[in-house]
Amino acid sequence: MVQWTAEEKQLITGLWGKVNVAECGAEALARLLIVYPWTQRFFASFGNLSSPTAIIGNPKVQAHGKKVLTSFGEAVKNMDNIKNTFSQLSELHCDKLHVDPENFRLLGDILIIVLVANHGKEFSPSCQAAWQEMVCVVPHALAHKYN
Ligand code: HEG
Repeated sequence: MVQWTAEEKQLITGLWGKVNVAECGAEALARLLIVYPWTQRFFASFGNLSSPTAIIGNPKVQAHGKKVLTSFGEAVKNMDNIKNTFSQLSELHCDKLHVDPENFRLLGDILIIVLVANHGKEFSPSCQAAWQEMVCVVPHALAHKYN
């Protein structure tokens, strides 16, 4: 378990307060599906994913991206208890959705890129360092129930 310093907590929650969750969530999921096209197989029910333009404009991708990043926000609100916070979601992704946990890490890397793109000025190197840890801890918690 990570012991966050007061400064790291401040850096993470400070940036999070400025993030537009709907926009950044939609962008992060769209980028995941475009950059790592094999991730599209989990979203066969989402309709047209045939091109980057289709993916970016797909309302189901947008809505699900918002849902995922909103859920990510639960980690920000529960930084000292991330594993428990995600235990049910870990079971869901493992038992029902069969998502390979490697994909959580890929989404974390993409999220960093989206944060740089949208919040470059506020996303100082120390802020990135804290977030980089966050996008490691969340996938770890989501993968916890896998066996
Ligand atoms: Mg997952 C559903 C969170 C990564 C594939 N994901 C969900 C739901 C949440 C969530 C909150 C809705 C659960 C419910 O309906 O009860 N997902 C979540 C987080 C992260 C993540 C926090 C990573 C940080 N998900 C992720 C990745 C994939 C994936 C990387 C696949 C590449 N999620 C997935 C699928 C569903 C969810 C296929 C069901 C979508 C649906 O059919 O509605």
